Amino acid sequence: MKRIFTLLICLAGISVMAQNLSTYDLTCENRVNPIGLDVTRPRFTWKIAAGGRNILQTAYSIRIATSPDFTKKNLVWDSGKVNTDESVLQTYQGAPLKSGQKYYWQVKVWDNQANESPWSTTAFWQTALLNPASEITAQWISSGIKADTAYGIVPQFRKSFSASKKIKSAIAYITSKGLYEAHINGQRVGDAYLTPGWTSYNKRLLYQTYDVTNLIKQGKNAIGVSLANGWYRGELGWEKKVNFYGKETALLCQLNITYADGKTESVISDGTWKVSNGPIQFSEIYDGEVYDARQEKAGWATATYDDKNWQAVVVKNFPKDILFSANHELITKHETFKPVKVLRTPKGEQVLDFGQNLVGWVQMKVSGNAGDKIVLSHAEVLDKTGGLYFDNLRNALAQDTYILKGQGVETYEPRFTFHGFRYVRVEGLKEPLNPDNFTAVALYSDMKPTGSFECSNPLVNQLQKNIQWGQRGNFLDVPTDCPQRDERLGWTGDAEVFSRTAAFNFNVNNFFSKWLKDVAADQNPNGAIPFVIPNALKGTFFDTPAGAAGWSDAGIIIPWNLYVVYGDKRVVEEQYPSMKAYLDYVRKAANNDLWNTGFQFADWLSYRVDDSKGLIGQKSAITDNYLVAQCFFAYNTSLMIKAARLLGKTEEVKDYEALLERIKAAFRKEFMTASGRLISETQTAYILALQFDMLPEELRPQAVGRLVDNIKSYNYHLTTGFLGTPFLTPVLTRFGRTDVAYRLLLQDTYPSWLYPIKMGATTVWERWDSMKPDSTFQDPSMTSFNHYSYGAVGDWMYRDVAGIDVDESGAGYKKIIIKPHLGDGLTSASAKIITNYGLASSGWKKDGKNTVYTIEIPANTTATVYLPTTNVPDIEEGGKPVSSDIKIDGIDGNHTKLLVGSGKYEFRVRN
Ligand code: RAM
Repeated sequence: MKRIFTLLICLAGISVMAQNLSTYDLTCENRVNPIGLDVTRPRFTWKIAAGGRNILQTAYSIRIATSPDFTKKNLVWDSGKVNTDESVLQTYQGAPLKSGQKYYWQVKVWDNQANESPWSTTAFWQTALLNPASEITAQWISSGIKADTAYGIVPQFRKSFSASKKIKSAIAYITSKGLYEAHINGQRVGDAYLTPGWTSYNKRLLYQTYDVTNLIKQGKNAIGVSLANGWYRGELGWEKKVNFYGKETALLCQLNITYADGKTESVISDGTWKVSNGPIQFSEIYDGEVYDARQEKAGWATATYDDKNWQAVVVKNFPKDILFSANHELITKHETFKPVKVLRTPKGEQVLDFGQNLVGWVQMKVSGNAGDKIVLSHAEVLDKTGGLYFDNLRNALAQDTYILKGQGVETYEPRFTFHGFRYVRVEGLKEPLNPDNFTAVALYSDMKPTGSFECSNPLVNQLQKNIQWGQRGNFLDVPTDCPQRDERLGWTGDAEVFSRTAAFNFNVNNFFSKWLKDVAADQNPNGAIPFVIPNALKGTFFDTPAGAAGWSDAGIIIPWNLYVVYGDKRVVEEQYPSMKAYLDYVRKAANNDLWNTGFQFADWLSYRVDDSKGLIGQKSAITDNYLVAQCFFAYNTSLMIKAARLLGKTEEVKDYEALLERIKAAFRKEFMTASGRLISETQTAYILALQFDMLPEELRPQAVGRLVDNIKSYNYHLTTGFLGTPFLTPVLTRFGRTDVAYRLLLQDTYPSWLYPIKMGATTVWERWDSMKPDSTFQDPSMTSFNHYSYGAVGDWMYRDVAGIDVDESGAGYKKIIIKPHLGDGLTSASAKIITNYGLASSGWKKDGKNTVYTIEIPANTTATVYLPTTNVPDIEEGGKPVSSDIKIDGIDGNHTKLLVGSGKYEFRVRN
């Protein structure tokens, strides 16, 4: 009787849990209800909500239908019960999908406690055009207007049309050579800006898909599209090149209408469209925009507008076989800022200070007379006199001009440009400047925020903020190096060093996957990967020597990182030919497995005495180019071993393993003395050699000693450049010198991470001394105040300070490592990351004689937790001795290892 009673209680417990088991955050190709995917086998991800601990999925079932009613007649695919613990990026395996079709889906899961969830809420995705060659009947059209050139006007295209019957749905597919903004019946289409984004346009041009059902009405309608130069034809790169992808901008637009009776009709761009100039007289990415409101054509994108004076467009025979759907997150508006101060410069100029260096533009409200001209000039910093500093913009004018029409309050914001700025000079106002009339808008790719880091030191918290702002400001459809000067290019090196940090802060899976396709598209036939992607430096000096360590290597490093962080195996599969071709290129560039040829950026912008004379009274830290290259050759090869293994390419694994040994042997022969001294006595040399296991095991401790001595000789300052910096603190932690890593992190004099913060930085700088201690500037020809590369320390802050990491054997955070490293100067630190499984967090706080570790592990994952004691009785969890749902897995060095499943934990460890 008693046993039956116990059983009943257990069952009651189970049924309560059953009610608690559910799924949430359903995504298809990493997006919530995406419209316009041309992925033929899309992948589904869901998160599991469950009370209690140690919850693992044991099975799932997905069903897909053409309507939210999942009855048999609508069903497209039913996976059946799939016995697996995988819940991330699960591939569609039904019949081929149809174009322009909305598919609804649900998932249900079973867990290891014998619970079954209800079906999830219904999510959907809509396919784009899966056979664009036959399905796009629209024709390319250009304006034919003479002034429509680089540095010229922005034409407006329009077409009125009738929708004869009741409308069921209307989907617009739009792209352009140049940047477009579309309106239907006077309303803006979508919320994305700078569309169609930037790709290697002549090889891969992306179109956007919009559900415009609500914008179209039965009867007369009109569509209007503005078309600007953008990256296609506008100035690109510092050599003032224009017409990089072609001389003529053009529009391609197709509106597929489905009527309630099932009949379909397409409105397409063709020779019947009309075109005219509009209010934008000038629009360039670097230089800004000139908008003459007197030239507005009121109602131009509505059906009642009379376009009899507009001219006919010119139909073009541009290729359509390079069209793909934009499956990634587009650029949208994000944070807005009001001025925190209105300043007067010594010259008497009026300047708005928005308090944050950001990327986007300013919206303003003004009134005045027709013809009054307001000019907004953007700058990142003030000079030591309080004047605006424009020199580092080089040839970028970064100026928006608005000419009033003189009709009450007028509102303006630019459309086809962006600026990197904190300060804006306002000229031409006839009324007193009212800061309320100005708003700065941040624009960046709509990647979802995933990570946060906090600790007890406010300067480090500001550093984290700056790292995130550096990312926001430079993730505009492509990862750029700087958002303010006449450059803003997709430098591969910067993207590579920052990619892991980026993936903590935001979900960058789609962002980088899209960019990697351009890496492959722009890869040279010999396998070399250009320094910038899209390769806007083609035809310049920087094109020919393509293939530089740490830069071109992005083609191998970033796909691998995406696999590790998101569990995205497909990106590795898709990039593998490009990865392999690149490594083959390096192998050919090498002599006897020594990469000792070709142009190298090496440890770019490392410390140089001349930069800021005598500041720390030491010699410049210049690391031999080819020593750096050889370490990256090894890094690339080690990743190719892993990638080949992941894809089951056993022969290639063997080949790469043998190669790696030879690379290391060649390194030792060329760059190392018998006792382990390196030919470059720099931090970066030792860091890279240690990071990539270039030294024999027995010589590593002395190398760590040399590294630490070097750091001490600079009085605990770093001297590393782009390639050494990301691994500086991780190497110190790996070899037991977290104490030194903390001193470097908390250092606040030049060169250090906190020095710019002391100087008032709100973003990460390009150089350690972009602004010098006396408030003068580095060389204006290359001084960005918004450059994320040195922000790569964020990776270590998350992984080692807060202590949250992914175990590569359970990629995508299926297996988590929690291993915080405490150090002098911080009393607490914590980090949170929204993984593909849900929120994972790790935090610690010193509390008298104890340290409290607060940890959260999402359902369907497991974690290994390392706590810094070897005496298990010193550990309490939830105020009690460690309970049986936590497995103690032995002692590892100075740590006790615990295996935990999902749930929240609070460990208290006696120091
Ligand atoms: C400059 C920037 C950029 C870097 C290249 C090599 O343009 O510093 O970030 O990658 O040089």
